[in-house]
Amino acid sequence: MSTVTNHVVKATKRELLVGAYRMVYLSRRVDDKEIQLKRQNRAYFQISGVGHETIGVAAALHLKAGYDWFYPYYRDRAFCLQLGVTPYEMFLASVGAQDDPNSGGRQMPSHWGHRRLHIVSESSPTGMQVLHAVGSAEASHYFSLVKEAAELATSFHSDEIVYVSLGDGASSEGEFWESLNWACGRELPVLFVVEDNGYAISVPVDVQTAGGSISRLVKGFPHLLVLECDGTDFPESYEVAGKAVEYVRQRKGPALIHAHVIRPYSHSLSDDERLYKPESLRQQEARRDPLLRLGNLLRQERLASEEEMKEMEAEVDGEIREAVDRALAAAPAPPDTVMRNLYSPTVDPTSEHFDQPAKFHGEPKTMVDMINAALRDEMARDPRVVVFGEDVADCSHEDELAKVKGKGGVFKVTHGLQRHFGSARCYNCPIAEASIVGRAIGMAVRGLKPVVEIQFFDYIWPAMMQIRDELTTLRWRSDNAFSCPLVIRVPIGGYLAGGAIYHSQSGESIFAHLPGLRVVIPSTALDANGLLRTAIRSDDPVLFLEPKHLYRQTYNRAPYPGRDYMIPFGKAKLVQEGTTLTIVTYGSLVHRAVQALKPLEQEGIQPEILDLRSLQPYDWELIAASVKKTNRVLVLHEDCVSWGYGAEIAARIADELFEFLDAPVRRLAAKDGYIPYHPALEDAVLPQPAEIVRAARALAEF
Ligand SMILES: Cc1ncc(C[n+]2csc(CCOP(=O)(O)OP(=O)(O)O)c2C)c(N)n1
Repeated sequence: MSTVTNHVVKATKRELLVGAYRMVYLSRRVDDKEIQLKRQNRAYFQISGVGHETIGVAAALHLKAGYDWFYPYYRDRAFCLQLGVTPYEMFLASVGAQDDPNSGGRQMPSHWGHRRLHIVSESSPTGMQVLHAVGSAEASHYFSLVKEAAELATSFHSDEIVYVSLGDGASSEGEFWESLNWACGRELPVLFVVEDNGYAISVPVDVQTAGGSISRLVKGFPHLLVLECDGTDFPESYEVAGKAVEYVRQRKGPALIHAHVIRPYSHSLSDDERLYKPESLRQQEARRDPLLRLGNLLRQERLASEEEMKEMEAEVDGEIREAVDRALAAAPAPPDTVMRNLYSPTVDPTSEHFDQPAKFHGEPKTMVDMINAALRDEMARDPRVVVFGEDVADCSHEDELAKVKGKGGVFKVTHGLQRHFGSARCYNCPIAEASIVGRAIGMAVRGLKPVVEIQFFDYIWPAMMQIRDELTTLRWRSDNAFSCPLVIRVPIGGYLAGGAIYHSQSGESIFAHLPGLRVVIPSTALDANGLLRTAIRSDDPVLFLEPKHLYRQTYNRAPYPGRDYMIPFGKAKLVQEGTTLTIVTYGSLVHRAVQALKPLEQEGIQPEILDLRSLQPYDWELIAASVKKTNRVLVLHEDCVSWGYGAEIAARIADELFEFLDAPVRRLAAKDGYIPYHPALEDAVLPQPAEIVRAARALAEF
């Protein structure tokens, strides 16, 4: 034992060590019991916290449940027990009961979540949680800067901190490095605990981490307190955790504890570590068993008699028996609730509440100006609205702001927001899209309303894990204990000439496919203004796609409609009435279709043109009414044709409106390739006026 440890042992009260032993023992026995339940087919998955108990208990003892915020890893059973999660609640998760506070039977056990204690629902993708934790700490920072927002926060304390833990393997994820970069740059109050058990399933840490030591690698990060400890040694862990928590609480910066632990029960019940870990190493690790070590310490220091320990263990065993019996008798989650809480149960963005009329004044403005106007209105209305992304600020260095005109986005959509609302509310961040979305999730959980920008749709992919596995799932997976309503604004699409493969792609169907997400795409300045306001005021995550080809077109300008103008989601616009065929379209192709089809009037062909505006939800009622009237339909979009957005619309029309059709449902969309650089090549890929005319005429004549 180190001198550090000895110092703590002397300073530690008997109650502390005895209490810690009890908690480690309790955690161990909950794991053992859950393993038994799994073997009896009464639980369906098991991953244990065995070997990680000591560092968990030690860290939790320095933290405040329901005051600080927690993003624990799946090995953090002991940590969660120490914070206040009960064994009964854990067993409710094991059996997938309705009252499981983590998820109501939706997630695997050990995916911790507890609203009252501030344990934010954990997902399975390793390492994603670090960005949420940093976002949560960023919210703390925001509340300390923007007092009006703090007054509206459900919970904020000026010295609160955010705890996040991860494994040695998870520290290989780019998200971990993105999170450190931002947390250290902004000196955010985050405590990272890397619980290093030497393996990520079967991959040893020297393969996972260059040089084999994460603490050595991160020492260059500014303001980061880096501490290393034997996480199976309670006094040492307790002291190190105390130092780290104090450092973060005092707002000196983030801290990282590198805790060396063991994982004697293999990765999960589906794994057998003897397949890849030599017996000698297993035996060496067994000597560091936290339960054994803490028990020995109590005996050595004569802090508890053998009899007292037996009594304590018997008491815990009884508590566990009782908790399991109750959990096994608990009602399972009812199957008819599985679709509950994909979206906000209280705020319906398709409702009349979001249908607010325009009160026009002023000269017509472009889509860029109208999006900017909506952002200004919403930032003025609600101090919790915060804008960040790449290049969105006017000038990162505030002291230089007065000397320059200001950038405000590569398309100038956010121009002037920083100057008007201050650098706390509109700021630039690194080129790290996962970080932008992941941190926004953490901030939204804390009650802020981030409106972030992904600079081009083509670069949304680093954020895909955050969008697909975190943003869209949080409300559902926690059965509404947590949610993260926010807006991701994304310039999208082609018809630019010169945008090429990495500045002109579409791909909206990929996002429309994600339950839990709203996807909108305006085609006019007015719609952009009204839909963005709805997006910001709604209670769901919204992907707000801005066809950049339309940003500055004069034909779609409109006067400012007033600061409460809103368009509900799921309401298409009847752009042009007709009787011959229905064109279902959106985005840049709305105007192009109108223009292209004008000459057909002379032939007696009168197309009805619908602008969907909102892709998820979409206006089936209007589509159906129109198809019933015209009996012919062309679905038209800019994204690739195969597995594109039109495929779903066409399939549903074929399925539900078959008897009304006088012709096959047709699609016209981009070829299944990429957008090329040369304008003539781009034209060859994207739908062109002549093709729209041909398709409409063929349908009319069918
Ligand atoms: C992003 C992602 N990739 C892969 C997996 C599958 N997986 C689950 S746990 C795990 C190992 C994690 O190792 P580590 O972070 O060291 O934690 P440990 O299990 O050792 O405590 C892997 C690869 C996952 N859940 N998420």
